[in-house]
Amino acid sequence: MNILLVSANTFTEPYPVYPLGLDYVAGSIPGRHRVTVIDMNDTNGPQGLAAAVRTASPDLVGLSLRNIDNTDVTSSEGFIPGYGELMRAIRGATPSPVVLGGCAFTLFPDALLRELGAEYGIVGEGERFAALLEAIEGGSDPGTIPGIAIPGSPAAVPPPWDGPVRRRFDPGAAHIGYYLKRGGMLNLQSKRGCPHRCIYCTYPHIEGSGLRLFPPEEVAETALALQRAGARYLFVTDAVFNCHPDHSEAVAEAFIRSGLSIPWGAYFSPAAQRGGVFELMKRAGLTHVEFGTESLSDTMLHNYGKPFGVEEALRAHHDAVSAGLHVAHFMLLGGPGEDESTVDETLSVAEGLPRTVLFFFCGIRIYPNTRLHEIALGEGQIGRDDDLLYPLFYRSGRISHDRIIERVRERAGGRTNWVFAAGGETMNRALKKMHRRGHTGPLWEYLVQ
Ligand code: B12
Repeated sequence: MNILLVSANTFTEPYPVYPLGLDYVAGSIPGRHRVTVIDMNDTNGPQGLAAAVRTASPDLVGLSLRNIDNTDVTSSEGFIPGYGELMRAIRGATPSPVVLGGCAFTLFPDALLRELGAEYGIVGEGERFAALLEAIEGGSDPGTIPGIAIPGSPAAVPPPWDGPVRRRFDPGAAHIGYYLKRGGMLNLQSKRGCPHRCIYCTYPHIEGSGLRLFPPEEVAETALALQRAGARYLFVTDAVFNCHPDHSEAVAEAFIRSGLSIPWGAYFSPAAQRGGVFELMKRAGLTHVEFGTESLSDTMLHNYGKPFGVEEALRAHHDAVSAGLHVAHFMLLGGPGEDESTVDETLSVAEGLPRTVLFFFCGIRIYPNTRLHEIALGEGQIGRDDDLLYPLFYRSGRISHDRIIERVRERAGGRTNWVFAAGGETMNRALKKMHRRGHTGPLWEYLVQ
């Protein structure tokens, strides 16, 4: 079959993100099929897509949906209408069926099938694409395959994929140049799954809560292949890079042995670390530690179900800074139990953090299949029939979003290292300019104070 895979994402904040998921979908398709990838970041809008679809004349189109919105309570930006335009462009150019997939699709399969009017969807890992192809070719009912959703017959998230996982990275692919010219950042996965149970988080639903570890030597080989293709920085996309210390350290050691020489960054949990771990990571090329800290109030860390307290977070911060790494903390204010005193507690501790950047997200988006969803239902903030596809944010009964934002602004004073959400338009413009001038990486280290 002739298969066309399309990455729909064109959001460029905080920077353009290489469509990694499609490399895995492409890698799962047996070699007898022909696969073409189109990245909307590198295509001239719906018109360009229609032209590319006509040229490719596919038997089946896969549309990858990564984001639904920017999860920012102050400037909510939604991407569904744009995806609708892409669907119309595809429909105008081919009568072939369309399959939806991607982490955004896994969060809202029924709603997205309905809104976009596709024939199929794959909930969870796209490695099940080959099973769908087989069913279509053999004339059997795809709806019986775990994870395959069809309109009117939604699929639950299937058990984690236990077959082979192969990334097909083609250094000659046209869209790679787009990312190399804009910051030179590509991405890498070293495992799937998240064992944590943070009440607001979708990662265990999207990736499964059991860890599936990729062999460290293979991860290093892929990293080296990305470097050879021109990448100047890698982001490890794992939910929490250090949640399995033996594995993350083995990956770092494999990077060192492989001779990888480009810098990289990852999400870390500021839970208790083994001594010397950040030094090892630094030797392996780690430059940016993005801590998913969320709060610096023990009450709120407990309410969020975080697996660490403030003391551990401070120690992890100190260890990472002492190892000479750039350190940022991502904060999530406004969850259950948040009030003026927990906000102030967080901000007071934050004021004392040396050499860091803090990204404040004020207001938590409610996702289905999370504990927060249940809490919001229990508190009567939302109803069972509310459509969460269009974002609803949890409201603490004790403090409003506006007051949280006001409080953060007051306490921030003139600090440039306290950033709202991902930094907004101003920060994005500055970042784009620096990437055009040849700088690489997320570049938030320029804000460190
Ligand atoms: C790493 C990450 C980031 C990093 C990315 C760094 C980089 N260079 O890659 C950073 C920090 C930059 C980031 C930023 C943002 N992110 Co983010 N991010 C993630 C994360 C943790 C992993 C994504 C990933 O790469 N996974 C690995 C790949 C291999 O998996 P995958 O893409 O899901 O693909 C698999 C399947 O989905 C499927 N699949 C994929 N495509 C297709 C297509 C078809 C046809 C099929 C059948 C299957 C299929 O098969 C693949 C293999 O199994 C996810 C959460 C999660 N755990 O998934 C959030 C997530 C995608 N991010 C999210 C958001 C909101 C954002 C931001 C908008 C936040 C902000 N305001 O700044 C920005 C947008 C960035 C952009 N330009 O698009 C949301 C999206 C949901 C939503 N509300 O829209 C998620 C889901 C987290 C959440 N809140 O739930 N992010």
